Amino acid sequence: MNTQASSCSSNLEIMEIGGLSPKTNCYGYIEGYKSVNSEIGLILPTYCEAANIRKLIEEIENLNLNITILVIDDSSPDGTANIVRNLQKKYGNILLFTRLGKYGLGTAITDGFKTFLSFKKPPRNIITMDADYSHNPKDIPRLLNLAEKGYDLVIGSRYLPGGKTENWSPVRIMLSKIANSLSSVIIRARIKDCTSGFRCYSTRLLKKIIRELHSQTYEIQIETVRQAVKKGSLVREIPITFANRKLGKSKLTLNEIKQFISYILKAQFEDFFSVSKRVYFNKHKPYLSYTISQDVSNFTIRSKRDEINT
Ligand SMILES: Nc1nc2c(ncn2[C@@H]2O[C@H](COP(=O)(O)OP(=O)(O)OP(=O)(O)O)[C@@H](O)[C@H]2O)c(=O)[nH]1
Ligand SMILES: [Mg+2]
Repeated sequence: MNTQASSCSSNLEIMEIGGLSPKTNCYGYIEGYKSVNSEIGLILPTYCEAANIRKLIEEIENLNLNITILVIDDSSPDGTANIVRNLQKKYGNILLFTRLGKYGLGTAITDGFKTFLSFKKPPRNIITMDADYSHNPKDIPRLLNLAEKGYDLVIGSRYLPGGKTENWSPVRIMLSKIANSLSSVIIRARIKDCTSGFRCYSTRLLKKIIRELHSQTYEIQIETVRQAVKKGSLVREIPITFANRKLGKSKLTLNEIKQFISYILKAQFEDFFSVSKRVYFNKHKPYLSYTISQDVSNFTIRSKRDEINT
């Protein structure tokens, strides 16, 4: 049961990031109750999802799970954050991470992972889902069910028998199929839907791969699966129905497609030259190592993400 969802209308705390006040020129800030602490973390990346976010969060709350919802909003001009702030007054288990620019889906998801991993007691499982209602909240317990059985990564798959996409244009279907075919070249595992954003990760897996995640945009979905497979993690898919968004606009642009293709090429290149890469990077170790704490469970997000995390 959700012990944190309570009607608490005051005392929302602003958590400072990297010691900077939210009013200064920093990377972002988190609002919510510092004491949130649950078995499940859920990351909702948002950019202009004002039309969808309230209904989605209320449906997730109605599942009555022991869950902390972390919205990562890139200062959406449509007021998405204010809707989340209002929901925070009703539910005590919502955190709002406002980033001060549109930094991309990939960094939103990794910032979400890092936020949860920085908790004194991180959740056991972390779910990611789109905030545009394409993913059905009722599927969350199905993902969790397999995660509880020991799977490190459970993917909601549109392309397994029983899964489907609804109301997607032929062009979107084609783009998705091409993206999945390209992904299979670098992933080399029998996964039908590598680009699905509806997933459940074990914290155990995220601790192992967090330092390998550098995606800016949609290629994060491939990067995470690739790293999970490389670490020999248990990956499983379950069929889902993906419904095309009814409200709001898609954020998938040519830039995201370019970044995706560039990641596939880079990964292919890295795998091909992995031996020489290892030798090269060992020689240049200081540039590779993280300046943040070596203990993943202990770091804080700082003001300038890329300087610190890469
Ligand atoms: N924080 C953040 N969220 C983003 C960004 N880009 C996309 N998102 C969110 O990521 C999720 C997926 O984006 P969508 O635009 O729905 O992408 P898509 O599902 O491929 O495209 P659709 O056809 O519109 O469904 C949504 O919840 C978006 O609001 C971004 O730059 N920053
Ligand atoms: Mg979408």
